[in-house]
Amino acid sequence: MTGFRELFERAPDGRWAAPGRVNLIGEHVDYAQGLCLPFAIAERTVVEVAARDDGRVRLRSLAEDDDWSGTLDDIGPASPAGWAGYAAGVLWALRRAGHEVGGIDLLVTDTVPLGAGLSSSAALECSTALAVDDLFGLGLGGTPSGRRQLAAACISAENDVVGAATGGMDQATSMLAVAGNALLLDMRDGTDRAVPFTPADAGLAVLVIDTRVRHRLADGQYGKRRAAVEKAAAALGRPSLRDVTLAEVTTLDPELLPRARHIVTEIARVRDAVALLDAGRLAEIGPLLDASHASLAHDYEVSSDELDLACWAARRAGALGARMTGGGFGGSAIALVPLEQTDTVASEVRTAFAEAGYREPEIRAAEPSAGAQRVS
Ligand code: GAF
Repeated sequence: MTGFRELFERAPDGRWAAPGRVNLIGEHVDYAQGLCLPFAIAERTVVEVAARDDGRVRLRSLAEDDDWSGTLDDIGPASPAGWAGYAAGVLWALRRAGHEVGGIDLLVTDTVPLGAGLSSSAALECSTALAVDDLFGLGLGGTPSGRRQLAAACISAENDVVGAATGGMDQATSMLAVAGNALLLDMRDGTDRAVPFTPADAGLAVLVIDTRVRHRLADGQYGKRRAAVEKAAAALGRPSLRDVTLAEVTTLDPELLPRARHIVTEIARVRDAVALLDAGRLAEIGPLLDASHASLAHDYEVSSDELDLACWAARRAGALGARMTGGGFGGSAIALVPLEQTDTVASEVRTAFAEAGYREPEIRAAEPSAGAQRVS
């Protein structure tokens, strides 16, 4: 296999890894200043990186055909296009935030499954950001507040360079996650709290069902939802939908009402889920997961036939609750399943997909894992 030395004719200075994520609950509320409860998964994106002192940037990936070379000054909104924008964008965002960073040679050697709704883009951004932090001595990776700054640069890379108006949950998770915990993210004040989440201790597993229908965030639907939410807040004279009540939601126009209702009810479900987890009642969150999925499917309209079938089949086979996770329109669902039923649930979901004529889904258990780190 082609390695860093063959591609760049030098050795890397190190390797850095950042995880993908599963969102347990709190979907499509990060850009509404809401509450989210994601956790990092074991699947990680790994980058090998060497610093350069001439301002050049060379980006390669073993998972992509195209590569990119340029200078730091070539990076900006929409440049470079494609996967390289996520990595290069981090350099641009850190420079814009006033940090002195140089050029890099970077090779992506491993990646979170691409397009599966498990946040491969944030994993690439965060592994790159941590590498750049280390190599240019920014001193941010060692503290939670520094990591929040790195996450902010990753969000800016995605919003301003790639041009995807995503909300920031994924980058915060990949940078700040703690193994054995979910992360309660308050997207209004930027704070976070680790919430113990060890399903195996409760005799449970979280299965991730990747429908293998590839989603794209930049295709317009995500932006439309975000615009509707902002319009609803403006119509109510509020900075966001964070503290809006259901009674206020009912005064909105019919096209905005269901969108806003999803945001308001989903934030309430996050609070309820956190209360259950804090009380050691993990096995009782199933109905909240089901209600979240129903809201995303009917009020927010970001599910798909494959995601609906995955959740339905998992519940029928014994899951305590199931929901789509991530942006939707394809990607993955999660199911909370008693450990002794994981094989049955997985095989019944596969059968249901085969009967519907869908591609065979990829099904794996998710382990609440640590955030980005240097690996060598
Ligand atoms: C995608 C986005 F990147 C996140 O910011 C978030 O909005 C999520 O969809 C939906 O909760 O992963």
